[in-house]
Amino acid sequence: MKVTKPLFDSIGKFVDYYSRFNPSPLSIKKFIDFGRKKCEKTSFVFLRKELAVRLANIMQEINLLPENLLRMPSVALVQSWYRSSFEEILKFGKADENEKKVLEDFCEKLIRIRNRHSGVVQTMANGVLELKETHRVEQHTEHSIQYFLNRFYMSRISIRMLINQHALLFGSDMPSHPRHIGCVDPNCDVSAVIRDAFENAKFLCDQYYLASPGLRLEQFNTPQPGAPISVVYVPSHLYHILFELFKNAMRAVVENYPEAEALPPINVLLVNGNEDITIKMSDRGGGIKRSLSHLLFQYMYSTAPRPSVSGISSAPLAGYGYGLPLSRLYARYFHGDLIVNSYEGYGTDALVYLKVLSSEANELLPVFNKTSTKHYKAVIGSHDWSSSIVSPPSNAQGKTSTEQPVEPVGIGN
Ligand code: W6P
Repeated sequence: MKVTKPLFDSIGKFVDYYSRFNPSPLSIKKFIDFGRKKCEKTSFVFLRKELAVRLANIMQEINLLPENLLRMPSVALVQSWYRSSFEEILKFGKADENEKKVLEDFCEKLIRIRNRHSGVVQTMANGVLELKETHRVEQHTEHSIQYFLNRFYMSRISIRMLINQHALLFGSDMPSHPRHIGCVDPNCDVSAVIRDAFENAKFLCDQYYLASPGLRLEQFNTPQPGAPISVVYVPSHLYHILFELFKNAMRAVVENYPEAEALPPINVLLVNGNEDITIKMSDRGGGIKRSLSHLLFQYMYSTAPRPSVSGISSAPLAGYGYGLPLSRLYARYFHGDLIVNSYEGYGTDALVYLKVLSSEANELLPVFNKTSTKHYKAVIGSHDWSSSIVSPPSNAQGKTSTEQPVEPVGIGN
């Protein structure tokens, strides 16, 4: 019946085959060591398998999405991009790595694949909107989508990292700094990235609100007191995270003090420890209610309704969008984290953790298997805690009234 069926059948067995392999996570140190050796043949042989494995693993999860989401045109489009890219990678399966032409073609192909997938986040978000506009989304479906998008975007981050690394090391792309090994900076100056992200968020904030809070940065390098704090990391990832956090913090501060001439600054604490680098960004933007804090990282709530046709494009600092959940994925990708703590009536702390040791900073990758499959099939949220909703009294929660214990009588009187 479906037009895509014959195509799916022809590559389906290959998806099935490659999805049985687990992805091989690399540490930042491996990226650096590998990048210094600069062996294009080794990279080619590794990537043609590893990219096929990572693509196949996530393609299997796409297949498990709720049927009504899979039918949305945007999701079908994303799925078709993955099929094309997977097929293109497979074509190099029998190619001879000793032929210069093969290596050149591979490099070009990777860049084409990267470009094909540049709109995946937006297109997937549109798919979720299409679903919301046409269906009532049940809680179970919402849970599956949240679970999927975290894994899907993490997979995408990792695949783009592999492609970028190969393209920067062996293609005509130039690294943004001679010190960089591909997109990794072996000496990434954390406070420089903090200031850069601050300045660019400030520019947007000034433009939109005609005011912006200042920055106070304090640092403690505990192992080497007084020395600048640097880390082996992907500066663009750290920038992405911090820029997002600064935008949120600035918006909160400016909107919390509409008439103030002197806005309370954003305080950033940067600490280097033995295991973790911690960046704590504190704003006095009034905070958010604890009852709403779980929404910060939810894709389904942050997906704003689409702008009207006549629409002026949305404000640069408006809405949380996918910014926070994606930033947390970037932090987690190399086993760091992003945590937001809010104090309603005062302000918010956002904490970014990074691994100090590049040998411990391994990629965190979704693995397709029975356990992941269960998350799409299981019925979650049986009511095994009392509800916070006080009224009306009910015998919901799957029990019949006869199963409700009868209140004992005659105690204490
Ligand atoms: C807020 C909400 C938020 C999210 C993330 C980072 C900072 C802030 N400030 O009020």
